[in-house]
Amino acid sequence: MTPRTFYLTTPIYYVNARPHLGHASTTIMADAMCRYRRLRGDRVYLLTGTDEHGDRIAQEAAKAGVSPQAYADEIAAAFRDTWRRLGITNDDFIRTTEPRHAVVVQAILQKLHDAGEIYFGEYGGNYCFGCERFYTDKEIVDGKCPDHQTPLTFIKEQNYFFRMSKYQDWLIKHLEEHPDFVQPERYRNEVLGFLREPLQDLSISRPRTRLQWGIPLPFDDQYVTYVWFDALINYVSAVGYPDGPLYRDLWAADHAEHLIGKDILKPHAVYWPTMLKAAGIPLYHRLNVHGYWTLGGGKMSKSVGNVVEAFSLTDKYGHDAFRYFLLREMNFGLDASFSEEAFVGRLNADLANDLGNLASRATTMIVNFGGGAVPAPGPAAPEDMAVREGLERAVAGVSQAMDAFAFQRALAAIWELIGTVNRYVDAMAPWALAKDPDKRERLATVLYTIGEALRGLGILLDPFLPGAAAKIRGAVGAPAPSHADLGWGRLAPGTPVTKLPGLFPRIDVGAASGPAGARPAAAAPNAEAGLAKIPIDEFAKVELRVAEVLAAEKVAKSKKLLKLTIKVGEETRTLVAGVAEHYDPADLVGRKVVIVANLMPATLMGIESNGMVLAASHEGTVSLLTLDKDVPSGSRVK
Ligand code: ME8
Repeated sequence: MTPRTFYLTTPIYYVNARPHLGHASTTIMADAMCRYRRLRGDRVYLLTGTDEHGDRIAQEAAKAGVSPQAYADEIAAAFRDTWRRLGITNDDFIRTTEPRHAVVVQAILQKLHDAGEIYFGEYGGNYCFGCERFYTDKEIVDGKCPDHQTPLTFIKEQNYFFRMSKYQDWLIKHLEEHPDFVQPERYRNEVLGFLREPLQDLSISRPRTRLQWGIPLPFDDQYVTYVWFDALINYVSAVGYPDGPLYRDLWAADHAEHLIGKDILKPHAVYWPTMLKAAGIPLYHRLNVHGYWTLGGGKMSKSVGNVVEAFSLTDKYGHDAFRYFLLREMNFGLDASFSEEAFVGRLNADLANDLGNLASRATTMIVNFGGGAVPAPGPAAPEDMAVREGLERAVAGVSQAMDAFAFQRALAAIWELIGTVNRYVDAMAPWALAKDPDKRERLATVLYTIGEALRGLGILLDPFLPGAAAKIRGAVGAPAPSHADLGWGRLAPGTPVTKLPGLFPRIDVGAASGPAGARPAAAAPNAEAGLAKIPIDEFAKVELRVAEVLAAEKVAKSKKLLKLTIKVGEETRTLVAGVAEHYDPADLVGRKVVIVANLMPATLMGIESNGMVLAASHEGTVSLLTLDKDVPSGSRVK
């Protein structure tokens, strides 16, 4: 794959609120995407930052009794610290109060003014102070702002206007000719929908008499710049517009992509491209739009405190798990619902069970049966090839999904592979091969295959679970991850392996909402036990009951089978058991045994069997499970 350049931006977040789940989710998506592109060998640049001007910041600062700058400094620092804590790999962090940004905003304003793209005029309309924009009559819902549900204020004032309306036809044409300009498609359609109505000119100033907290217009110091006109320009000011080398390589060379939530589609898909076009600046390459997280079924509004609470779960359950949930649970472009229950469910099922158990049993088996190191493999059997193909399929699946920002699909492709490897371990049963000196080469091949699959997972998982992926690579002696190392067979025989128990401790569901939710995993899984650990609720699906044997007889033409008539509570049923070589039918009558009562019926030698008798077996000895105290037939066993 030829390396490509990739410049990705997140929205710059308003400093009127502390970082919350919504901000974290966009920034985590951006980070996962950039880590992925770096793995592929691409040149990557990730930008995030804070949007610090405007009415609402001035209002919050006034409430807090501090200057807007002091207020912005504090919250911007909170964003920066949060991203550091979450391991976000941004290359820069831009603040709109920095001089490097203000000079670019003023230069672009001046350029547009000189070119006649900005004029002075009067406008009266319904204004939302929360959104800092005017609403048209069509957009107003019950006389209120559709976003904030607060009453609007009629404002009539003289302002500067950007001739946005003149770019309407051009923008429609651009969207039609570049189907990928806004993705997923539903948002492209939404933008084309806006553009079916006449596009208004955009008021790009606020009079100083009303608002001081903004960048002064270079051609009229009685006005400051409208916050959106200021904020959007961060994407080019941060990389040194108009002649910095980063601007040239990243923006002007058409490598820029934005990632935003659906709430700010219009400024990004309408204001921004028309501003760029009017200023003679190349457009961005693609706008990627995700849906909204909702909490408890309702819309997660920006002003609701529970988004902050939801975000606190990242410290409670760990950054990797939180990141995984956000990426796995949201279908890119659609809304998703966030709950602690769903989070813990995913953590237990996908992370503790599927991935954590695989990492634990795979490394434990290589250490125990391979003498602490990866053995040299013998010839590959079809089952081994299937694992290799599983890895190749996962690599292709991730690549395809990530091209469309479909994180959930990328993770589903990786979990397919985890399932394949878990089933391979169960089927190959290395613990059984280890007992047979004749199967030494086969054992070596199986252990190598497991180790190689785990190494592949340590690379593939890196963008999504950076902490866990590093631990996995560490356990199989793999260095820094790169897609170039995904080729099968790069795991060198003789590489020392260390056991990796408890990668993701299971969360006790009962305690999940209490303060001490997380608890460490129980003992490290035993490689001899073989099968993957299952959560208790999976075990609870198996209905075990005490049954009394009423009659028993040999099945004609079968050496192994006995036909039993049993009583389970009030019910009598027929069951076929493979114990004829170990029990005389007469000895069984009157005994109480344990059966699986909810097994789907199976027909054996023409007899329908409804259930299964439990028995232990060891080296040819078969022993039925019986009870050491008497309880009535039908009693539940668990
Ligand atoms: O709009 N679900 O800043 P902002 C998902 N400063 N994502 C969410 C979310 C939710 N419930 N809530 C917020 C601004 N977000 C402007 C941007 S860019 C030039 C200026 C995320 O602090 C999502 O990315 O209100 C959304 O677009 C962004 O936070 C809005 O952040």
